[in-house]
Amino acid sequence: MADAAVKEKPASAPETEQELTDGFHLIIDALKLNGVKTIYGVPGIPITDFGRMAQASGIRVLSFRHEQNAGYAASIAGFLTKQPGICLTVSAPGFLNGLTALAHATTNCFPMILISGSSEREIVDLQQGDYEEMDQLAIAKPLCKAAYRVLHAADIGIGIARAIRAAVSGRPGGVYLDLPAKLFGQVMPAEAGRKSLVKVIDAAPAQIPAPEAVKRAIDVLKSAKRPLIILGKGAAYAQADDAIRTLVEKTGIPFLPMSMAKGLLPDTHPQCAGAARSTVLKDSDTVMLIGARLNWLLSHGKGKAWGEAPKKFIQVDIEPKEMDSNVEIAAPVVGDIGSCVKALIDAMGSAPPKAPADWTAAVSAKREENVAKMAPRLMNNNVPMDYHGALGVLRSIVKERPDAILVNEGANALDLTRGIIDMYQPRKRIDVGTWGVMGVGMGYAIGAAIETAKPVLAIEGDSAFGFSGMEIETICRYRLPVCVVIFNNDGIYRGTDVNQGGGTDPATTVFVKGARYDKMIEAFGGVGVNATSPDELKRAVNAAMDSGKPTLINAVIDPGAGSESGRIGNLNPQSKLKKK
Ligand code: ADP
Ligand code: TZD
Ligand code: MG
Repeated sequence: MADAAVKEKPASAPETEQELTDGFHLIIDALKLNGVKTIYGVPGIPITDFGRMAQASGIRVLSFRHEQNAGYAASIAGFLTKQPGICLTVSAPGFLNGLTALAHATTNCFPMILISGSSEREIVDLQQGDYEEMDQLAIAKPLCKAAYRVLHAADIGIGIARAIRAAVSGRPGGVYLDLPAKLFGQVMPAEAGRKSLVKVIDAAPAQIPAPEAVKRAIDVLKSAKRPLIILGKGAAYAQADDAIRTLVEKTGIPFLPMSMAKGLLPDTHPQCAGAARSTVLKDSDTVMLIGARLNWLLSHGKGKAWGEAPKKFIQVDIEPKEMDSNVEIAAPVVGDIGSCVKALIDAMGSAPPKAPADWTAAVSAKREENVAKMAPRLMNNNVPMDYHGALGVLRSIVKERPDAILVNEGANALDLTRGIIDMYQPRKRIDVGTWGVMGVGMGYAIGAAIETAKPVLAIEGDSAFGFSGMEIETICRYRLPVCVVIFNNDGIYRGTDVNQGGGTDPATTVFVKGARYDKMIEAFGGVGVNATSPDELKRAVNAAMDSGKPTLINAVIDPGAGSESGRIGNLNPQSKLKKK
């Protein structure tokens, strides 16, 4: 590091006996002081040397092929570790490429910091046409939780401290940190520089719920005849796994995991109502939300999906503004989930509210019925494969390898995987999240492999994969234990659409028929397999998971098997005019 410091000093630096430091080194020192071990990014002006020096200093710096994927990796690092994931981009276009991931982190309540180099303030503000000119701070602001710019080397310590605290405290989210090119080379005395650094103490302080709020929630639960607990990805994020299990098991209340909360308690747990989702939403009379919002994914807490009977909601969340966002919350419990769940358990003492037996029996019966209905479909050995045949084997593989991370995106490829593959451990399923965004796949796979050192299985629609497919080179370059299975049905939702205009262009939702995605990874030294039957798929995935070698499996799926938009076709607007 000292060698690099000498090299980076501007030629005009005054000759002096005093030891000096500069922006490059202060940023690295500030990040390391605060425990940052990994940076995800794409190099270029003005951050190329910064990346080199960070790598030299022992920080792991992973270079991607597109900033969006680096950003998604950083965002999921935040979800998995409760530490802000760091994404590093160049100015204007690189910054914009990273911005989607920053907004995604904010929307999903994942802590992340997008650090971007930027051009000369004086030129940008006069709009004189600098290299990669853009007022990045102004553009980032509405898309993240907080946005800061550092202009003086002496403020780097405080700037990074603010960014970290803003990302992880309260409701976690994305933070933008703007570092103009000039800052990196700014020199200051090393001793003053050291003193300017800030180690963030207790970055996400516990937020204890009020005892009255806890008592109110318990009273509501006590009066419930058909209670339900919904666990969201906030509950998974909180890493309060034992407390949540205790609460669920003490009360005997059926629980419904949202997608990324699957595995917080095993999907095979006797109280899991995942396979009886529509029944419990309709028939429950009291719902306790823990780290889940009543947004579109829960039909806003009202309407057909929730049935006719009046419902009372208890909501446990760190964000007070979330209460009453869509429906009245009878018992808001505001605080961090670890503290709230502990307070609930303590206040229940030896007389916890118990779910009535007729209700739990009804939920279990419905669940058994639905599981039994599904079972034979999962055992089919059809060629070409349908989703169920393919997912039947992947389901067994995940059961045998419960510590593997499952990445999942697509439409049918998402919805059917979520419904069919049981999860057994917390924070093992990561997917499209609150936006239902395509493109998280390879970024998530890389971030998860790096942060957890566990094998990763990515189940991807062929369209979904395309959004981040080039990162298979990154996966091969860093030799990550990632197995990508592409459910290749020749297109978006289905590969059977025809151009209704009758021209020679293909329909808007179809891709090249019979594409061989497996060949792509061979270009980078990875293992490619074309799998046409459930048996072939099973063999290929097991081999990949055993070897840990980067693998891409083209799973050939019947192009007619999927449905429009998977399970959310109802969200498509309909034309009232007759189709021509
Ligand atoms: P899902 O999509 O799984 O339903 P959401 O993303 O809608 O979950 O909801 C997550 C909720 O969890 C957010 O409202 C967020 O404020 C909350 N949250 C995140 N972390 C914590 C925490 N540590 N303590 C309490 N609430 C949290
Ligand atoms: N762009 C982005 C960034 N996110 C999106 N969600 C979409 C476009 C629209 N979209 C979906 O909602 S799912 C999907 C798109 C393009 C792809 C579905 O096709 P697939 O999955 O091949 O991934 P299936 O198995 O064919 O349904
Ligand atoms: Mg497809």
